[in-house]
Amino acid sequence: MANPRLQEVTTALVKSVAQVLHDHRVTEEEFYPAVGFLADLAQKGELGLLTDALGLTRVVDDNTHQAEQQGGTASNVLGPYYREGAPFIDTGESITPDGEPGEALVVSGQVTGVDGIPVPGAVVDVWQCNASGEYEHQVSGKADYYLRRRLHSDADGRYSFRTIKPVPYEIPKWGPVGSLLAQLDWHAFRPAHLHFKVSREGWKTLVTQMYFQDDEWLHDDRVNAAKDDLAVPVTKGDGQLETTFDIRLLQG
Ligand code: MBD
Ligand code: FE
Repeated sequence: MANPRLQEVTTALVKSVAQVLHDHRVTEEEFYPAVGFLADLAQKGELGLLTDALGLTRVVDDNTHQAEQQGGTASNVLGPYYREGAPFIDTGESITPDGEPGEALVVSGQVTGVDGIPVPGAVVDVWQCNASGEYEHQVSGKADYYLRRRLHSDADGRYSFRTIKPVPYEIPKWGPVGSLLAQLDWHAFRPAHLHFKVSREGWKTLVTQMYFQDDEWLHDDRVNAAKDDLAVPVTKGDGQLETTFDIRLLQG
């Protein structure tokens, strides 16, 4: 059975690619290795990383969610490293193991609707890289769900957790995507960020990221995902850094 939407998008895609191949006189010596590159990429599980690194996922995020236009917190791309089922902590607890290297940071905020009414019992699912820019699967010898935790917003919709400040992050360099970026001489940096997935029955699930206002890569993100609206200031508290990240959900 014909699929009109697939026909529409595929026709446009093929037309664009054919135009590029024609205009740039791409030869067999160039085209076959490029197809081989895509096969290698798929085999090594980096297709999602490529679409992120080319800024394509960001376009699809924009097409899918426009929460900020309705007063909600802006969405942001999920990224390749989400894992379901992270352990729960109580509010105020740490999402890191004891003695985790890095600058201590407390992240607090309130989950509300666009009109400010608190959303209690929301699940706040958080994941990040460590102070060396590594996610869980890039390090060995760490406990399962390293730097991944969930917590519930309290009766006032508030949540708070301790962590270490993530650092600007380079997407993996040793695989096919890294090899492509090196040959293009494109940097691999993302601004420092924490990933959030916030869900509550009766509300639209929000996938987003929190950034830091003073980050040197905020406006030069390899993935082109960072948004000023999602960048928070950090203040120096008593022996730790502190920041506030409020989350406004849309009803749904
Ligand atoms: C990441 O850590 C990330 O958040 C995204 C969007 C893409 C690649 C690596
Ligand atoms: Fe990330």
